[in-house]
Amino acid sequence: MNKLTLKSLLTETRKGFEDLLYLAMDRRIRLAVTGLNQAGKTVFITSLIHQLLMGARLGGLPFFRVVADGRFQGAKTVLQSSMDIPAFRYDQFIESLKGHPAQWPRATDGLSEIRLAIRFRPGGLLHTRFKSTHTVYLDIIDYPGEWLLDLPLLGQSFNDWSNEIFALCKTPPRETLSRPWLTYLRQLQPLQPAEEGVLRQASRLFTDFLLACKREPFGLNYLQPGRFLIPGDLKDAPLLTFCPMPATERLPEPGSLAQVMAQRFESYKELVVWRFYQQHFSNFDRQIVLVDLLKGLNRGPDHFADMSRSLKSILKNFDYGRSSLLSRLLQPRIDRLLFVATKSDHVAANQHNNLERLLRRIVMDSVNEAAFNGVAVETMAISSIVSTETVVKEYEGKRLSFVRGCPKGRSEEVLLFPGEIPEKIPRPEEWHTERFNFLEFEPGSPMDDGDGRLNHYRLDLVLDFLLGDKLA
Ligand SMILES: Nc1nc2c(ncn2[C@@H]2O[C@H](COP(=O)(O)OP(=O)(O)OP(=O)(O)O)[C@@H](O)[C@H]2O)c(=O)[nH]1
Ligand SMILES: [Mg+2]
Repeated sequence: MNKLTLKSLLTETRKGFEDLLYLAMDRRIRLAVTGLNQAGKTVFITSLIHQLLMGARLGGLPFFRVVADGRFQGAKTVLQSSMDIPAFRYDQFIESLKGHPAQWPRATDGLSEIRLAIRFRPGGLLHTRFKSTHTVYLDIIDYPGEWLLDLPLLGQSFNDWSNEIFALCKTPPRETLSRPWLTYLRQLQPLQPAEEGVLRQASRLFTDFLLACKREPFGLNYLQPGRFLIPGDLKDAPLLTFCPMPATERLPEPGSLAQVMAQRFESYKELVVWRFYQQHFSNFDRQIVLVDLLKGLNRGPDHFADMSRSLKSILKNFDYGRSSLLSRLLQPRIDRLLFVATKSDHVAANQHNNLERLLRRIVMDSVNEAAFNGVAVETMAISSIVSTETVVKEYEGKRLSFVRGCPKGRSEEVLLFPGEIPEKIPRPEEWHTERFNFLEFEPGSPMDDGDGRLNHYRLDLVLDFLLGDKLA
């Protein structure tokens, strides 16, 4: 072997070794996307993928550092890794968003997943040492926020949970909506032997109550157990056939109504909640929670309070710095958690700061940030797909910010003044009728400046917070 070949062989070997070292670092990121019903999960994931596939190339992600540094080489969708999770149908969703006329994707339920390969050149020190390109595999998982609301059940006994539900049923609108179920429950003898017909009727009335809470005009979110609302293939299974029961004076005998209800609650925890935790939640690296605050404001104080309760409950799942039983049980490896207020394009651009501040107040004020052991928590106001334009105009001697867009169900654009977002949670006396009436819009058309990129607000900052360190 001549001197030159030996030298190049050694260089290659060293480079290969260094590359291996680099590759041994985290190459796979599992990014979980969640949010309550209709919060904007499908649109968010579709737009995020669209921006990565083409937006980066067209200058659409200026604050995503790997792009700004010129180290981003491209992204593409590849075969997903999980065999048993339905595919996230990016192809269908982007087609409807780019159609003529453009349409929002259909509602989805359950879990879905998609995998992207992102190619980039390492920056900083690594950049000078490694000339080669590296690939990170990004798995994006879409799952209903309602499942996240079930996780706290793992730390509750049947009695704790029942008491919590009965206490909630003392406040409107649950007080009225729970009446048929509670009236039926009062006629039952918890210590009597359980009959399947009674179990079924009690749980049916309880499920009807949960569904009535979820439906318009209430649209409540803090509803457990989550699978009672989205049962999927568990419909009519015994582990979805129970309901809260009043505590009994003596310990219920095996086979009694109270004991069977409690047993089914425990089975639900083990076979539904714990399984979701083990199979999915404990494997997530990063989590984003989408929140439709505007809908929350439109629906009034009861709904807003319920939404805030849900968000705080979601946050507790990550607060494993505290030494409760639940926190010892749940040690997710998630180290970055982002809450975003979605659909910020429904209001004028000068309101986005307030939208973000309001969200921050809800999720941050209730917790001592120091209690978050190693989890970086952040809040932002974003729009996955911008469907309106902010127009500043003189009106009765004042300069006001209007939005121009095509309201949902209409075919022509209008100019309207959506009003202001409060910076703080409004006090009870500030919720006068019609104070908030934010409209929804038909999807915006692709930007004219390139080959059909969809416009967004702050998805680049979202990407930088969630992935930036892995692409450094
Ligand atoms: N203007 C605007 N509207 C949005 C945006 N994202 C979502 N929407 C609206 O919100 C609706 C729901 O969005 P989805 O992404 O389907 O919400 P989801 O959370 O996936 O809903 P489910 O899966 O049914 O729970 C859409 O049909 C749009 O009307 C956005 O960035 N801008
Ligand atoms: Mg969806």
